[in-house]
Amino acid sequence: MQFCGWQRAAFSSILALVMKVLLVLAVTLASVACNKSSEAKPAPTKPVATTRFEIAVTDEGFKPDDVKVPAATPITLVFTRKTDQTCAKEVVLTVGGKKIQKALPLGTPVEIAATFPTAGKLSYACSMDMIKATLTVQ
Ligand SMILES: [Cu+2]
Repeated sequence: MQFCGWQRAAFSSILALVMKVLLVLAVTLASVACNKSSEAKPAPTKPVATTRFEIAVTDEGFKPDDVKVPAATPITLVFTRKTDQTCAKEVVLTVGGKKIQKALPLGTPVEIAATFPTAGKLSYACSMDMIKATLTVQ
């Protein structure tokens, strides 16, 4: 079938109109769908807050020098070095057979996330193993 000039022009302008309507419809539907799904979505979940145990490094060593922590529970140890009169500028502890060594910049809280699998006493120290303290896992 052969179109003459005006038929072709009319056909293509109708086609363009139909495409525009479809596009508008699609965009409208899409935005409605998006609004619906964002309403239905639950609020973004925050990372699980773990119990924090604050340990200071003073010129007397780790304070408190024994901290009771729960077994098999994710916790966060927060070390804050409060003095330069100490050699404990790093802390070394072993959690589940894995050695963790962290630098302790003066006045900066350093977080160590840990889960202690079994109950018991666990000692940790500065990197020279001179200043020692314990965790009681229970
Ligand atoms: Cu030391």
